[in-house]
Formats: sequence, C-alpha cells, structure tokens
Amino acid sequence: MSNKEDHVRNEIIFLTSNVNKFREAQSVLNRFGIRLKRMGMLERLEIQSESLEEISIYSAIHGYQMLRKPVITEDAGLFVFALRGFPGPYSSYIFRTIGVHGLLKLLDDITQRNAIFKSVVTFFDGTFLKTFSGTVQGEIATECKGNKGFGFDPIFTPKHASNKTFGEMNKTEKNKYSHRAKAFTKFAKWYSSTFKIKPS
Ligand code: ITT
Repeated sequence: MSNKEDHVRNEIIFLTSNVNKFREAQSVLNRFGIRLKRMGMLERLEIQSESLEEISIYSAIHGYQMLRKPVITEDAGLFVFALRGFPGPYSSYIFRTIGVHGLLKLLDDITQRNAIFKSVVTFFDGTFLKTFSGTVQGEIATECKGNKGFGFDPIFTPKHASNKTFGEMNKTEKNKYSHRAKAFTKFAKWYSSTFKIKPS
C-alpha cells in the first residue's frame, strides 16, 4: 500500500456513523479531487478518552487493521469555557442524553458563553499516520436557532459570522468557519501534495 497509484485508484474510507460529518468533509475534499467513501463505525472502534487525538488515532489504526485500506477518522467536540471544557470528548454522549436543551440549561444565567469546537482528523494507510486539527471559536447562543446541520449546531455562533448559528447556515457557509473544514483542508493539502493528486 501507500504507493501513489493505490491512492489514486482507491477512495479513502471515512469511518463515521455521522452522515452530516461525511457530507461536510466530502464538500471540502471535492475541491482537491479527493473522494471519500463512508463506512459506519466498526464495532469496538471507539475508546473513551479525554483526548480527541487519542480517540481519533485509535479508531484509525484499528479501522485500518480491520479493512487494510486507507482510512480516515474524525473525533470532534464542543468545549464550553464556563463549564471548564465540558462536554469536550464526551460531546456525543451528552448530546444523546441531556441534548442541546440540557446544555443550554447548564448555562442558565451564565453570561460568559465562549466555546470552541475542535476537530481531529486522522489518516492511516499502513505507512503514513497523520493527524490534523481545526478549531473554531464562538459562543453558545441563549436559545436554539436554525434547523440545519446537526448536533450542537443550533446553539453555536461562530465568531465573525454575523451572529448566525451553525444551525442557520447551509453546508457551504458552515464550511467557511468550521473546525471540521479547517482540519480536512489541512489533510487535503498534505494528501494532495504527498500523493500528487490534481483536482479533477
Ligand atoms: P462518529 O464518531 O461516528 O464519527 P459522532 O456523531 O459520534 O460520529 P463525534 O464523536 O466526532 O461524532 O462528535 C461528538 C458530538 O459532538 C457529535 O455527536 C455532535 O453532537 C457534536 N459535534 C461534533 N461536531 C459538530 C458539529 O460540526 N456541529 C454540531 N455538533 C457537533
């Protein structure tokens, strides 16, 4: 593996159960002529850890070992300053349990609403193990706004985006600011220069 032809011939498998993440990532990679194929998370592929890097790298290594094809994994989280970084690596669990409204409730009467979304993308093809991260600063809105996107999008207002939440943005607009778009752009730059991929 890892020779140029194999990478050009094969798509990269993005191991994720989240279709929205997949669409946002593919939209970034389209500009670079890189194709992804989505595969749901394989069983026992995610570990619990306080580090997005650790989770993402573990999933990529184990995903590659099972599939023997180039894989990408991404772990992302929302870090709220007033909650000392919570829910961070536990974002998926918190979203499934207390949800967006539960998080808003934790911030009742709190005026310092700064937060960061972070994404860590890992690529592994049996030879190259690379991680790329992206962050976006913003604030937690006081109520849900917009019905686009997924997860905590309706309550996250990125800086310098005219007060709109991610939930009020389409994919293209969200990708101008998002943690995911930043991490995948870094990956795409590295991948296309390493494997000499030209936009199609
Ligand atoms: P996979 O692990 O299968 O890729 P996931 O949805 O569990 O999918 P993560 O663990 O990376 O993805 O993300 C944790 C949670 O953080 C996710 O379920 C969302 O609730 C939230 N999240 C991550 N990125 C987000 C984004 O761009 N917009 C809104 N919420 C996001």
